[in-house]
Amino acid sequence: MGPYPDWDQEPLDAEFNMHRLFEAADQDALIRDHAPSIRGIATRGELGASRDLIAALPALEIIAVYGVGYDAVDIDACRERGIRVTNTPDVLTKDVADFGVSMMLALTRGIVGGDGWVRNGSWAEQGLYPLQRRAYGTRAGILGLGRIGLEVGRRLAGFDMDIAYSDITAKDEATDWTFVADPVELARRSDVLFVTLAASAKTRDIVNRNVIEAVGPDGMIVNVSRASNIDEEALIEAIRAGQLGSAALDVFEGEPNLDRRFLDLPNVLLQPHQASATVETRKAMGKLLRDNLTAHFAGRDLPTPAL
Ligand code: 8YV
Repeated sequence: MGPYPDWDQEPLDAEFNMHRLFEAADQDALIRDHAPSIRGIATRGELGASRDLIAALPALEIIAVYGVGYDAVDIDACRERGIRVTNTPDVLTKDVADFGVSMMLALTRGIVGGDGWVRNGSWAEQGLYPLQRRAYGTRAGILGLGRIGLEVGRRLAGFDMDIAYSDITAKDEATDWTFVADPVELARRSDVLFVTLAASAKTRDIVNRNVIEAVGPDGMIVNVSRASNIDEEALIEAIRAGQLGSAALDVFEGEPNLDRRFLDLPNVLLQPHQASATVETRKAMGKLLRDNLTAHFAGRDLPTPAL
């Protein structure tokens, strides 16, 4: 469905008869011509597989996702046909957590703006860079305490932050942190709200206008999950109106063609969906994707089934 690094594409080509949809001039023709023989889809988190694509492939048995989030795969369509779905959990958790915390630090301390201040000569011409805010010791809220949320919290504990979280239930692993069931309540007590929950139809816009306004004019939202978890329109409006202080975002509706209004907002840190994008993690994700496909076609148990 999309490109992989050579270190994944080469072993995939060696083991399977791969058709590259993303390189086809006429994608519909490629699907039509090969539909009867296509037994697997290798996709990426943001690309998934639609109901239409699944319906066009009568021999489809498995969809392997290069990513932990499989919200872009039509799970109902897979269930109806007994199609297996795999993802790549665990191997990316710590890199994603590092990235979320890095975004928080970068935005709080003005690191990107400071770099520009040095490069464009402002330091010498205008003097010192404006004072920024402190990160350590502030209050963090983690919305979704799964694998990634837990690692974010562990890192924030190192910055002496007061940590609270929301999830369906309180978690045993988080006894030192405060459980707050209601996302609005969590937002109200947070200087920084981390959005780390797995996206699904049920979580769409869970960070709604009320949550955003509860984070408030001095608060920050950090999103390393999926854009669908936040009401993006409300987010842009709140930042423009000064009702939300700032936001650090790695994911966008319609990415990579994000809403251009983001580009004019100085208090937003924009990243190109790269929280898991380290060589080490991407190699591990690629291996896990291949291991799942190999196991399936060898009739073995799937290493990391999502469905
Ligand atoms: C990847 C992701 O960037 O794991 C996920 O859910 O979104 C990211 O790790 C993506 O899946 C790569 O295509």
